Amino acid sequence: MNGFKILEVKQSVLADNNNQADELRNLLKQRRVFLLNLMSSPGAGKTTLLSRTIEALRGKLRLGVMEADIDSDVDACIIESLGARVIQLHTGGMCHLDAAMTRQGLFALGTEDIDAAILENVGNLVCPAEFDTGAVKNVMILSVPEGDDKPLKYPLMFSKCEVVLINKTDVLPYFDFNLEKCISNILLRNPDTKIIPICAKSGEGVDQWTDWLAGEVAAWQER
Ligand SMILES: Nc1nc2c(ncn2[C@@H]2O[C@H](COP(=O)(O)OP(=O)(O)OP(=O)(O)O)[C@@H](O)[C@H]2O)c(=O)[nH]1
Ligand SMILES: [Mg+2]
Repeated sequence: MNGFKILEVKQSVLADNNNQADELRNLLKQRRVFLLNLMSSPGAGKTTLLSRTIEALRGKLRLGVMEADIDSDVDACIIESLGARVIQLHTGGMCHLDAAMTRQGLFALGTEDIDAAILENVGNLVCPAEFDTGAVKNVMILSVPEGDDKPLKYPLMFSKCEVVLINKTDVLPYFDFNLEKCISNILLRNPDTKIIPICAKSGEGVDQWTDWLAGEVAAWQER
């Protein structure tokens, strides 16, 4: 028998993070502010969808956006040009946001005068799925060029998200992407997933997404 301890540090880090995430959700509840965590691989279309979402919900929902990236302010500039409240978060090399970082971002963004904050997480299908940010709902985008097998290869991400948006449907004719197969692969991970095929570029299907979001924000504020 060995005389030394084995400490599962990853588990304790995740447990601490889960507690902080629950605290943040309680705070958001008190303030009647909804928080959405939007995830995807790099370039799947998060900022393009957010731009469409801001335009579609203008005058209906007061939105704030947190853009998380390793570096740059490209995405925050795009969101600011649409007149929405935005903050750019630099993770300095980290591939995900945790609850403490999200809380810091939210406080800097300011939760007064907004109904919902949307966190555009760092583009990555692995690490962001492991860390509860304190969001009320997790949503992801899978884009057609990435392939219909991604729910099989990145199961955790798909199992954590209530909504999967299948983006870039305009390029379906150019890729060996089987939409039916992709949908059944997603449902294998989580049979309750709401799946919405969209084209963020043209706006096709986006109204189904914004209807879902507006409904969820209203339900959270009424609770
Ligand atoms: N053809 C097509 N291109 C799209 C669509 N949505 C987004 N794009 C393009 O995909 C590229 C990446 O889009 P972004 O919205 O920046 O993606 P992102 O997920 O925010 O990227 P990161 O923040 O870098 O992770 C851009 O060139 C978009 O114009 C779509 O529906 N169809
Ligand atoms: Mg982006």
